[in-house]
Amino acid sequence: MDIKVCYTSDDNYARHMAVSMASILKNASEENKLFFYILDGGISGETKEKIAKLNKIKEFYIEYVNVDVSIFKNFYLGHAHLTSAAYYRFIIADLLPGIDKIIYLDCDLIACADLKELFDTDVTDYYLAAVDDIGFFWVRRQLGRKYEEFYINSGVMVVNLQLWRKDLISKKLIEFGIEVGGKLHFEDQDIINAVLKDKIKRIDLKWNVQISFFEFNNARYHPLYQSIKQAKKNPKIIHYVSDKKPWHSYVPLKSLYLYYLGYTDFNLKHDLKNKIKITWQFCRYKLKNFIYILRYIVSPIIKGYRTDDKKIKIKIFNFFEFILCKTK
Ligand SMILES: [Mn+2]
Repeated sequence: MDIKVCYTSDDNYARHMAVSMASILKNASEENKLFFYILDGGISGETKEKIAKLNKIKEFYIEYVNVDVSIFKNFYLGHAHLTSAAYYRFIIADLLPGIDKIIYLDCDLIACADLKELFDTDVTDYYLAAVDDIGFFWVRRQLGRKYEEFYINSGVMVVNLQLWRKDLISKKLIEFGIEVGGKLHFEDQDIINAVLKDKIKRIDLKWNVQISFFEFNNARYHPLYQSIKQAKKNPKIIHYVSDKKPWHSYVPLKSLYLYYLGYTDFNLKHDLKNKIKITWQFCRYKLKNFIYILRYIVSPIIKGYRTDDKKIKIKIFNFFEFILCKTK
């Protein structure tokens, strides 16, 4: 069976895309053939040659589609790790006119399984299928959404390109993006959620296990805690969300990225300064998680003794968090 996958990348991110592609090829069943469509924001010939060599893992088809990058040059970019390439996904339906359905993937993720089951998701009556973004609940209140509403992470999407073309979705996304300007928190993701919200299918969290699932504080208090726990046990795709990426920082499951990097022609060298930084980040991460776990255990005990003094209790823990923030 054919599985069609789309990435968007510029030359900087292409090496990470290659690692992601390596993980897909390595985990693909023999009977499934991979078709990669790359929305190309300026990937060099040399990089493309290195990517082509991934066929030593498994044969695949690849097509680079040029993107008119000027369309998005005035779009809002609030996060340092993002470039306007994040917005290219808005126009995939127009750039891939011969294709009716595709899996759209960010470059910062690793597949741990064959993608056939994901590609088979029935999206006939939906614009796309995706999973909940579990970080930052409060973002949901922006752009007229309600707190309880389903808010997707746009890093993994099964997209119904046929319906996008029929309903002129690219145009709607771009127009909305221009209209809202800097009122966004998560760039492209906010726009996709706001414009397509009525026709998004929710799929299992295992298809986009965001690295924030591993942070105690993020997961334990989340309404989807039970599903998060399940997804962590059996992840199909790991997504390195946030500005800390495995190629320059400590993140949980960094080793998974390094493992698939080994299957590519790219490499990664950390200098001493970088190594020290990563070690510090590791300690800090563990300490932070420890404090959150401690807070979780201790909170009900303190509550039992001093029900009228919540503020003191909160202050003690906020103090630790404050210290951690300052040492970032
Ligand atoms: Mn991402």
